[in-house]
Amino acid sequence: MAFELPPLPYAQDALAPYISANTLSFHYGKHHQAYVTNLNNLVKDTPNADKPLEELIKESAGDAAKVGIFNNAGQIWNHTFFWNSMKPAGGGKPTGDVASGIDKAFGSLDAFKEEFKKTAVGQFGSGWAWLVLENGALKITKTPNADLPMVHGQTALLTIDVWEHAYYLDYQNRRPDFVQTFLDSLVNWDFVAKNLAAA
Ligand code: MN3
Repeated sequence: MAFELPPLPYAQDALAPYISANTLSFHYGKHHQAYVTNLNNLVKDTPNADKPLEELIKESAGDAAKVGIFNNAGQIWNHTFFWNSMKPAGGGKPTGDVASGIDKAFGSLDAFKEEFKKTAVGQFGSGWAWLVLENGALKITKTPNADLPMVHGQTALLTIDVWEHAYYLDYQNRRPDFVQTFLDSLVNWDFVAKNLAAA
């Protein structure tokens, strides 16, 4: 059984003007698809072809012989999680346990946004910024390349892709503007709440 590209949870033009249909057509249709194609080529006719994606990620983490599998499997998972971290007419304020968890960990939503932005902008080169749950508390982290919270004992709640391909067509080199727009107009707090409730 081959790995498959999960459907995008909205139309490719649904996040415009914040993320254009052009960006999504490349980012989802070409980059995300390429990770799926690459992983299928790497695991073809091996027992790894039949494993759940998360199992393959955890098994290959830190194994120098499986770095290609880890990178492509991780990027499949990360991108699916990123698409779900956004929604049309997103942003706004979280409620319930997410709101109280953010207040407890960061002081306020504004303070959270400031620290998340600083972390996302501060990731040198390609990678991801995350809101995670670790030991019962919310925390902001960043990871390089395909690295991800599940191999660090953390539960991912929200992510932003800060590889240049995520924003260059719409924002050129202005990563801070992309991150600010993500926080103000795209974040899917319902997805964060669902992840927190399931953790
Ligand atoms: Mn990407």
